Amino acid sequence: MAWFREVAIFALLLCAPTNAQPCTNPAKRRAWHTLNNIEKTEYLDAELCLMNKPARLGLPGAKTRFDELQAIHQLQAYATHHVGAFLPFHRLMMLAHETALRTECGYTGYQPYWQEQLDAGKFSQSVLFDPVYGFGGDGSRTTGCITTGPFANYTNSLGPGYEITNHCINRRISDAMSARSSQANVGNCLAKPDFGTAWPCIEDAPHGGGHGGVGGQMINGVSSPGDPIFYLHHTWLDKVFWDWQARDRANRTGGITGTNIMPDNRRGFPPRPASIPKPTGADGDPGTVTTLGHVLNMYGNSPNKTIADVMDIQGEFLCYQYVEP
Ligand SMILES: *[C@@H]1O[C@H](CO)[C@@H](O)[C@H](O)[C@H]1NC(C)=O
Ligand SMILES: *[C@@H]1O[C@H](CO)[C@@H](O)[C@H](O)[C@H]1NC(C)=O
Ligand SMILES: *[C@@H]1O[C@H](CO)[C@@H](O)[C@H](O)[C@H]1NC(C)=O
Ligand SMILES: [Cu+2]
Repeated sequence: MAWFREVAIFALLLCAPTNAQPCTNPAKRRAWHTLNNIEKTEYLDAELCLMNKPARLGLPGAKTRFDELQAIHQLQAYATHHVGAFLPFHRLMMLAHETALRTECGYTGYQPYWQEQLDAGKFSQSVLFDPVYGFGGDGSRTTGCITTGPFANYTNSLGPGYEITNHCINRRISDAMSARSSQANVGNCLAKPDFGTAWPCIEDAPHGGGHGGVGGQMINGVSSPGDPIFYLHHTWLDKVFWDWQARDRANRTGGITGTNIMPDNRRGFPPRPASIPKPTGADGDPGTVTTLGHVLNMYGNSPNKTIADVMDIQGEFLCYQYVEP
């Protein structure tokens, strides 16, 4: 039965776990500014689809799949902002959103990003806010609600902050605050020598530029994913993070640092109600410093991952690239 043994060995070789899956054909994430109107419409339609899919995770207050991704952000705001996990967590959250659009809503593209430098200081004129091929315009000066665009009638079930209330998507565009998304500020962060200085730099000016420049729901550190433009903003920040990492890839995908818990009462973060447990920061870290073993909690939407899993965007788990605009 020699043939049998040979077949068995061959089968064994085929089935042997190959944990080193090389990323040979990375997905291309493109700038919104470079999408054509058909591509923009496909993305906006897929987002509307997610907003119409019923929730399935049982997270408090979330009515739709779109809300559930917002809930994942709301429930652990204190464990994912002003901490070492800030950039890795939002990287995984962008993937969760992209995956939901593709697998649940038939979207065939990849998560686009908002190249904010192009609009810094003049968000009010950005094509992102186009009423037909964009996210709709500014909030009404009386109600704050957006009144144009595909999301004008969406009812957020979560927010503001930790609240669970029905309300519109609101915005208050500030060109002055949007100036913080400038190329000068991005370049300043890209020049930082290590993660311990690059991450707070990215979280401060470029991150604050997008949130403050759009305003309304977006300026709320807890419930900001209620405005779908959040995903374009954070995918851009992920690009900035990667652009920094790629300057010294081996070193900058191989280590992390930071604190585990955001201090109470940070600007932009409403007080955490008693019903939301204060994160212990014990999500895989042995002490009070963020490590590569830190667990990123996806609340059952998709498997939890560690920070190590998401440090390289062309690694064994992630496989995408950013196309320059
Ligand atoms: C929003 O609702 C109004 C009033 O029902 C309707 O006229 C409008 O077309 C709706 N807009 C969208 C984008 O669905
Ligand atoms: C990255 O470089 C710094 C500075 O040389 C060094 O302290 C650190 O250990 C390096 N980290 C990794 C993962 O190589
Ligand atoms: C995901 O991580 C959280 C926080 O560490 C943990 O409580 C939860 O049980 C994990 N979920 C799964 C499915 O492993
Ligand atoms: Cu966030």
